[in-house]
Amino acid sequence: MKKICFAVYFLIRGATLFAEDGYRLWLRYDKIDNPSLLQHYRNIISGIQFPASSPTLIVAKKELVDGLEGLLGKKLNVAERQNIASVRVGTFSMPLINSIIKNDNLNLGNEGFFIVTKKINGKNNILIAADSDMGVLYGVFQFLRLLQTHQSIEKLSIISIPKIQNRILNHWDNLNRIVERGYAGASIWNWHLLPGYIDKRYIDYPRANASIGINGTVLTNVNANALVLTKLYLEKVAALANVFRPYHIKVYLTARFSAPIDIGGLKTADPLNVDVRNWWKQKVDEIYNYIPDFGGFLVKANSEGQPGPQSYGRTHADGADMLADALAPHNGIVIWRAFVYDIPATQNTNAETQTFAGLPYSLNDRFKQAYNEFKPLDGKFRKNVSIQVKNGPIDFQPREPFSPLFGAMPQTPLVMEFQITQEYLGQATNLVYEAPLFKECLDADTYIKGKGSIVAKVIDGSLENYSVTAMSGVANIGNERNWTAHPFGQANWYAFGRLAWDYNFSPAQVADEWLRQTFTNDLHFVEAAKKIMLMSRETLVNYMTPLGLHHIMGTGHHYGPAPWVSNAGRADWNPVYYHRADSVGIGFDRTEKGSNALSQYSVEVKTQWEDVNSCDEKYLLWFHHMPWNYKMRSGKTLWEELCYKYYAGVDSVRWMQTTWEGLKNYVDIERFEQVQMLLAIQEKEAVWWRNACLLYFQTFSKMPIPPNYEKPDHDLEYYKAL
Ligand code: GCW
Repeated sequence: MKKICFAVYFLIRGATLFAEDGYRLWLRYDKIDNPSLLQHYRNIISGIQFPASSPTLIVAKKELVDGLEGLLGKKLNVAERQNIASVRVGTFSMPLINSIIKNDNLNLGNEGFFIVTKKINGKNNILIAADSDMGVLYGVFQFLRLLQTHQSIEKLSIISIPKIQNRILNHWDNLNRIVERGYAGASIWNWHLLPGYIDKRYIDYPRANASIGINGTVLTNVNANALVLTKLYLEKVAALANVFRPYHIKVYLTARFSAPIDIGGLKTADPLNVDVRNWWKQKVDEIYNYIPDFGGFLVKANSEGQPGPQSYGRTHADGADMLADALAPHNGIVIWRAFVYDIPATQNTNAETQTFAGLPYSLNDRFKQAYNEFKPLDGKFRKNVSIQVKNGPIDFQPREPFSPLFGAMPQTPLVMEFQITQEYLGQATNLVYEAPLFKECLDADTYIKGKGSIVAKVIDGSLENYSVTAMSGVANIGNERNWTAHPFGQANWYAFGRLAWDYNFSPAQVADEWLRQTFTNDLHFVEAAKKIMLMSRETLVNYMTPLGLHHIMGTGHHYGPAPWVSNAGRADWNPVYYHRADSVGIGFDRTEKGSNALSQYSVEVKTQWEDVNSCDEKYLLWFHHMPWNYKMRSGKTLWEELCYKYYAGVDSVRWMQTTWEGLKNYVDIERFEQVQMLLAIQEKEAVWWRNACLLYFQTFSKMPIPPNYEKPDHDLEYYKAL
């Protein structure tokens, strides 16, 4: 009997040791498994001195104590003041900080922190300090990250200050808990049980966010429901805000422009109408009664059926400014989205010879609309209005050139909008690490003020002196146990936060630290898994949309290939609109001969991309309609190169599979198998993409798939029917 009990005990213990469901994200704090390193850390860290009175310092202290005790596998002496400690944490005045780090010019701002090793009474101490409580919180997470990633803590000298003020998650969560473009279960906001029931996730969510520097969250979908602005829901929102507050996470809501009609009983939502303006003023005052540090509104207006000021003959500026006036007394901000592509009727009247789906090319390029609508409004917005621009001109494609709006609105703060959720990136079945995608855009040179005017410097305000700066990421979070469904989806949430804090981090560095914290510090594992991550985005581009193809996925759901679709409700919802394949060639001509969208960029960018000889081939079909037999830089014809890319994409997924197989002994079985199964699905999907696209484009090119490539195992009709 005793024996059986022991066996059961060890089985359960084994299971708890090795099963890992992913809930803890990158904040696992398991005891360090390298004995000499553990001893080394234990020698340095003998105790913690951390006076904590404010809610933020209290949670920071708890995090530090829990984290260190977990990592070191022992109880620590923790004190408010006594001098027993080797790790000292707290808020200091800026002059004191300057004298400690011997730099009078440094200003940590209200979120920066420093971690230094300093001799106090002849003994080395580690100082984690800031000029503010939130700075301390961020410093604590950074210190824990050092141990979690097995860094040396012997001679520390770290100063860290965020580059962007507002680092915000956008949840596209509906009140009925369906998440638009969400692939990780239902919304984590359980509106039904709020405000009374505080789910453990509501605490782990801001913890995780704070650990990577995120400081704001928009709880609701931009396709908005005005109900969230009613008293019933504001009480629920306030309950969440109360839990998030210690972690320095501000709550924002989406404002449905027709709310005065929907829930206010008014007949109009015209932004110049006095009753409407008063209604918003009162509504905003009411919100601040519930949530004194409410961040503000995110608004999608006059786009994809959302109501907006244009419905009343007013401009986006009229609409945004009305809300801004209501928010200003409370220091709230308006983030107004530039993702608009309703074609005003007047644009259709101009006849041209070249038409597409009944509309002239030049007038009907969705690429141009955000710029066309917003550029003329530069300077017309209130101080507390920012315009949120998607990274690319169309819609979160696997690869897009940067949006031409970046750099084009010097008088209006522009917010970067990235999509973390993988709407167009294989959703939750594909392993795609997005940091390279984010970086490609942030590093792109707009040339707006000469060479080096990269998008990141537009966003961080340094180029145009914006007073408000922000970066948003559309969340990939749901109520799946591991938050993001695909275990590697967590890396994209993580990378968004880290790059919003400091866009100078490299994708490799971010992947490295995420892997170490999330899985293991074993170098063999880290190096191999990092390779998988770093190549994954290019791999996906290759098997989905190589050489500048875009928006050729299934209509509506955006899952799987459907380059043949030509019957969607609007011309610019159709894949054929974007690839324009014909017997001559393929690609969207956006030069002067075509839609001339390139004219929206600065002349340096335009010149580079408009000439096929200097245009980077990864953007070729974004800007040019090229003949099938065009000679690429590789010496292959365009058709051959297209085949090569699609096949390379599939091969890379297979390489990812084999590499992952080799990592079995380094990963807990649960997550190992999840990733293994998902990679197998990804491989099937990559083959599906490759075969469907090549068979379809072949009907125009009339050229063979090179004989040494494996043959598609079905015909085009089969793929069309899927
Ligand atoms: O990418 C498209 C999505 C819509 C989304 C829209 C937007 C929230 O397909 O689901 O709506 O963009 O960004 O507003």
